[in-house]
Amino acid sequence: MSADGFNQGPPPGARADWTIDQGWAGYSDAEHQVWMTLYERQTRLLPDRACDQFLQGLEALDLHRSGIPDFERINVELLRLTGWSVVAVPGLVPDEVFFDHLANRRFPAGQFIRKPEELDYLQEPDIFHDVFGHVPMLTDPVFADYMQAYGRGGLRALQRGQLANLARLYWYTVEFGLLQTPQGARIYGAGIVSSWAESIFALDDPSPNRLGFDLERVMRTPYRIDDFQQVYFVIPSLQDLLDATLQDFAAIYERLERSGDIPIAAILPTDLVLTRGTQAYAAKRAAQ
Ligand code: HBI
Ligand code: FE
Repeated sequence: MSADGFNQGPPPGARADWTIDQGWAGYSDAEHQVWMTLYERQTRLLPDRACDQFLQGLEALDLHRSGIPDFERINVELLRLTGWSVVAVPGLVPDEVFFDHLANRRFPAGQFIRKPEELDYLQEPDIFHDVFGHVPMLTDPVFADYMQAYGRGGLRALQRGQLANLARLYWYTVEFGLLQTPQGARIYGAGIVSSWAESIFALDDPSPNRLGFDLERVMRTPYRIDDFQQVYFVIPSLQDLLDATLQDFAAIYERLERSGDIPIAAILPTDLVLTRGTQAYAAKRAAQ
């Protein structure tokens, strides 16, 4: 399914806002088993890696019960905690539709689950990435407000034609963000917590840079969708992340038009350097 056309309506069977019924009763035993396999593998790895807010969210929503979670059940608790809910979509949805859901505290989650032979990599976000990866953080009131602020900002960025820069903010926070804690860096990004290999790489590998989060700096940094990240940005707290979105983005976009992009693995004199990465992994992959 393509998500690039604004003139393109929802696929047959989907509502005008692209949502569909989850159809929980229709999942096969094999599909529930894929969830259980992925769930067990990640939850073994994540203590001392994922941040407390994520781990507590996972507990609060009881995401392992009966295999693939039933949205109706988890929404009761999620609505009570932060006023968010999960809605099912067929796959990627157009940007405008995606942001409109976020702005209204609804998280669009893929209804389908990956095949047993593609446990480690898939192109479109499935229910494991979307629900296991994203939804636990939505139980945190501060992160919940950040996601809504992002949705509202996304709608404004679309009108201004500035989405490319804002998408980098989503990527380096919601998908691949790290959080500084007294015990060291912890994961809160959904793209990391839903991936076995990147949950190790993002924290332990000497290859990537780990830099202090700076909103404008992040919005100038390209990212890769095909492999582990070459740079991770570490926020001091979720409140700092939310506060950063209170800046005047119009002024930021104006400055970005002049300042230009920063090479993906560059370290600037103004960066707060937590890890000066070797970039050995990226170099090896580039040579293959
Ligand atoms: N659709 N289902 C779904 N999930 C996403 O994460 C998503 C999307 N459509 C667009 C989109 N993301 C991007 O606009 C953001 O990642 C910036
Ligand atoms: Fe995601």
